Amino acid sequence: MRMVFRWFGEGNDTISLESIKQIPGVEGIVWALHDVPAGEEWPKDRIEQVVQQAAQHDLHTEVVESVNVHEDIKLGLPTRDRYIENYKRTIERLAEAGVKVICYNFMPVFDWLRTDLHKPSGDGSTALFYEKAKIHNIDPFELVRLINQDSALTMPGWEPERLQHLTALFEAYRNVTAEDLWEHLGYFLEAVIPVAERCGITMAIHPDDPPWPIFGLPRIMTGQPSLRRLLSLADSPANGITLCSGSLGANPDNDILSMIHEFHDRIPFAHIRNVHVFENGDFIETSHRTADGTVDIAGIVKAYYDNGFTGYCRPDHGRHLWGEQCRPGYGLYDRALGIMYLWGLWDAYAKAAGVPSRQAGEEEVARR
Ligand code: DNO
Ligand code: MN
Repeated sequence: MRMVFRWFGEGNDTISLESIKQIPGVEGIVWALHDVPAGEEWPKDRIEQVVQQAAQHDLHTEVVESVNVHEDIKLGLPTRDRYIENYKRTIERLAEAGVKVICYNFMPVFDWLRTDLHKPSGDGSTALFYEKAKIHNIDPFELVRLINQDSALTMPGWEPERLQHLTALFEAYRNVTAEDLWEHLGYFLEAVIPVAERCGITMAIHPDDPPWPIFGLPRIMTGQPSLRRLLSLADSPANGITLCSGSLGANPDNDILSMIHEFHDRIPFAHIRNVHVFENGDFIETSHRTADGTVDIAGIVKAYYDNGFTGYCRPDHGRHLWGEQCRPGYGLYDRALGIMYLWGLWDAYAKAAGVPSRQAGEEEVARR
């Protein structure tokens, strides 16, 4: 397991590379050029800049999250080919810079969605929260009207430039079914997977978060059958999965351990985090500790351990602790605690298997 930590870039993250370097066992950053709009090529000099910044702190840049997919590709519009060409160029450039894994998602319009960014957890900390009824009862066009009326009413994870085009986007998706979306994903993969394969990059799709349709928009990457279908769309090692335990875990029917056993050699990147799902379908993000949520984190780490997982892993989101002012879900403290919990489990499983901890650590260092 190769531990990495998401960093949003100089001037765009409250956390410094110096701080990241001090978290035990973190070998690299998970990064992106967040200001480059979806569909544009990533400039070579900007890529090199991040690689150099990280290298100065002895951190690698082998995992990118995300190279976002332009809506025209998801919609299957004729203009998609231009954006797909740009995507291919970006893959090639990232490969030249030493990148090994590109995480992406295929969610229409919105990325992850929550209804409260700072929900009190009961112990003085706050966390990301999703109230099912609030999303399910709202008409998307009504939502756009409300947002336009009151600019303070925005939802987490919504990019401002997308919000401006929200009405048009909802219109564009009106007749796009889940099957259409599968077809558009297939078209995209057919074009980019050979390029990725040739340059030694693995594309790793992130599941939908939450893993069900919202606002009448289809969502297709929701569980084990859909991940199986994704792998069948392009039968290549370059077509992989970012297995996110928190996203998939929001649906208690998802058996994440079974997914790890089935797909482990197609998971180049693991997101490991916990959520607590309530009876009514609401969920709150919790500490990584198994007892604190409804996702079996100890079982997940064991499943990775037992399958000899050598991919990258990140703690994904964390709560907001000790008064930290940070990007919602992306503070330093809880993610660092999460990493230590994940390492604790990993080392304990290694110990139980008779691998001396020192040797486990040395193998880790040797891989860097
Ligand atoms: C949620 C997060 C997501 C993720 C993107 C990947 O679990 O990991 O924000 O970064 O959806 O494209
Ligand atoms: Mn995730």
